[in-house]
This record gives sequence, structure tokens and C-alpha cells, in this order.
Amino acid sequence: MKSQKSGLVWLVLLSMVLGLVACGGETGGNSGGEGNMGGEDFNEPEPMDSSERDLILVGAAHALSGPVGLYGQAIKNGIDLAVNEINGQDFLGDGVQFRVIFEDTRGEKEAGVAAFEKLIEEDGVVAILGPTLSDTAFVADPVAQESGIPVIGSSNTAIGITDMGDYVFRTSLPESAVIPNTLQVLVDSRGIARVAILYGNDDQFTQSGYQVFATSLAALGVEVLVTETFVQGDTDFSEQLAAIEAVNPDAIIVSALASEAAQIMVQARAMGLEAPIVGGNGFNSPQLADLAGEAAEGAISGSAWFVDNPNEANQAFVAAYRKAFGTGPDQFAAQSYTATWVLAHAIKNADSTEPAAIRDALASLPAIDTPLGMFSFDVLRDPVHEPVVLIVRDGEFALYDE
Ligand code: 1QQ
Repeated sequence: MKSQKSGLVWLVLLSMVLGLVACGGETGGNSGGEGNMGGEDFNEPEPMDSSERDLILVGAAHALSGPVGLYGQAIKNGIDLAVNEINGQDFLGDGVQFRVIFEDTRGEKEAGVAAFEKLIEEDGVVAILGPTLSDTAFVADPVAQESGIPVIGSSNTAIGITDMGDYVFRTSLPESAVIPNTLQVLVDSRGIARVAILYGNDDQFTQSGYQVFATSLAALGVEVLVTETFVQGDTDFSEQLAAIEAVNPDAIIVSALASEAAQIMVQARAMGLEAPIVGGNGFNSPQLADLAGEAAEGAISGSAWFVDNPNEANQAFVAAYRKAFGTGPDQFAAQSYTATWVLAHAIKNADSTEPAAIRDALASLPAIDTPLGMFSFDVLRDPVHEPVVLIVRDGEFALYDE
């Protein structure tokens, strides 16, 4: 593995520091139990051996707390699982350690920018996984682009993410590749012709989702009876829902993140609104059904992934995830696991830890087998694969098969 000489010296120093602090915010450290912590005298550290020089530092800037934290925790699990596999297999070479430094963006723009700056300037990471929200990506990704550090989003689905530059990639299927299919399926199966829309107008993902819904509805000839809005943190949706109830739509289209989506579902059902609730990527956490309870029943969303996808890589991922975390994975974990493995493949193919070489290897990555299916980026650094439509039944996502 080639690396910059100055970077190498720096990495050696950093690995010494990290070895001493045994920071809990990282994965890929001494998980094998054979690490360099055992019984050492910290005052007189042993000279580094060659394996300790082969340390590849990657940043992960994700929302690990706050209302968006439910996505970030699943994303972190997916990354942790991939890192353990990559290191366990010596995938990047004998004793080469792939280590991820996590920063909590809390789903906030400023914290996202600060996390990117810290990871790049202080930690010297060779690439960044994240951030969780498109809203954060639009302010943080330019930091990576300007610094020449590749960034791979695994949950950013808004229009225009990869337009930010040639260092920006994503493993998350954009809403523009998911929503038209969801609506087509609903028009065909349920004859949906008249809808109401409720969307968050202060967030790039919920706004972008709204735009894609509106364009696709128009293309399908579905009439939009009323369009209502809210902002993040709102807890009372009674006015908007009253306006929606008044027009008696065939379906309620909701472009929202989980916290607001759950409350909208609960309040809509409490008012007696029975129309199906249809959403985008924000619905794809099983925790939405946990938050909304019964009110989530019948909710429909387009997704990039389904737990029962029969491909071997997915079945292996689902089994390994269950073993590691005691629960099944969700789409966010599948996409972050894929992003981490994609990065490892690119580093291996580049045979270099130079960010520019990693970028080039990402851009020319041959298709690899992943839980999302055979995965590669298109020329615009977006993923290409088929979406699915899901419906909540008995509190769990099921494939929509009506
Ligand atoms: C985005 C999304 C969110 C649902 C991620 C959690 O798709 O912000 O783009």
C-alpha cells in the first residue's frame, strides 16, 4: 500500500496516540484481541512494527444523536460490521488496519461542517462516509470537495448531491429514481387519482422529495388537491390535516423525516383520516413504525432495499448483522455497509491511500456484489439499481404486492 511519506510519519504518530487513548468512537482498532494494548508499559511504548504503520484512517460524519439519530445508529452499525469484516479478512493487506473515526453531526448543518473540517484537517482521513442528511451534505460535502477528499453518502437522496463535485459519491438511490416507481405502482394497483401533499419546506431532502413527488404526479396525471407544509420540530399538524381531510384524497403524500412523519401518522389516524399515507426515504427506518405504532400500519414507501432480497451477499449481510446486533438491519444499514465495502475495494484497487487515487478508483470501480445487488456508480457517481415498494404490515416492512 503506497502512501505519502509525510502522511505516513503523521499516521504513525497518530496511531500511537490512538493506541494510548483507546478511543470509544472508533472501529477497526484492537477488536481482534491481539492488539497492541495488552500488557504494555505506556511510559515506554514499543517501537511501531510494520503493521501498525499500515493504518488507513477514514472519517464517518453521521447523526448519532437527536431526532435524526435513529438513522445514524443504523448507519453506524452497517459501517462497524463492514469494518470488522474488512479487517478480519485482511482485505487491504496483511495487518493493514482500516479504522473509522466517527463524528456526531446530530443532523445539524454547522456540526456537519465542523465534523468534516475536523476529520480532514486534524485527523487526516483519506475519505469520508456520510453525512446522514442531504441537508447537511449540501454544506459539508463542498468542504471535502475543496480539500480533495472523497466523500461517500449512503443516505443522501436529494436531487443534486453528486453535482457538488467529482469527489462526491453516494450509495443511496436518489428519490428521483425511487418515487416515480412508487407512484406508478400505486396508480396501477389502487387507481389513485386525487391526492393531498404534506411536506417539510425547510430541509433539502423533504423539499427535494416534494419536487419529485409533484413532478411524478403531474406526469401520471394524478391531481393534487391541496399542498400543505411544516418545518422540522413541528409537533402539531392539526391545521394541515384538517385541510387535507376537507378534500378527501385517495392518498396522503408525506415528504418528511421520521420524527415528524410518525406524529403526522398518529394525528391523521386519530382524526379518522383513513387514506393511505405514502412517503419517501424518510419512512425507511423500522423505528418509524415503533414511534407511530398502529398508525404506521399500511404506510407505503419506495426503498432501495428489502431485507428478504434473495441475493447471497444480502443474505450473508442480514445474518451477520443479526449476529452482531441482535436485530435485523434496515435499508440505511445496508447502504452504509455497502458504502464502506465500496471504499475498501476502491482503496485496494488504487493500491494507494492517496485521496486522489482513491477517488479515481471509486469512479472506475468494477461492479461488486453487495446487499444492494451488483453495485457500481454511474458516470455521475450515483448508484444504479431497481427500487422496491414497501408497506408496513404488523409493524414491519413487507414487499408491496397488491
Ligand atoms: C436525505 C434522506 C434522509 C431520509 C436520510 C436520513 O434521504 O436526507 O437525503
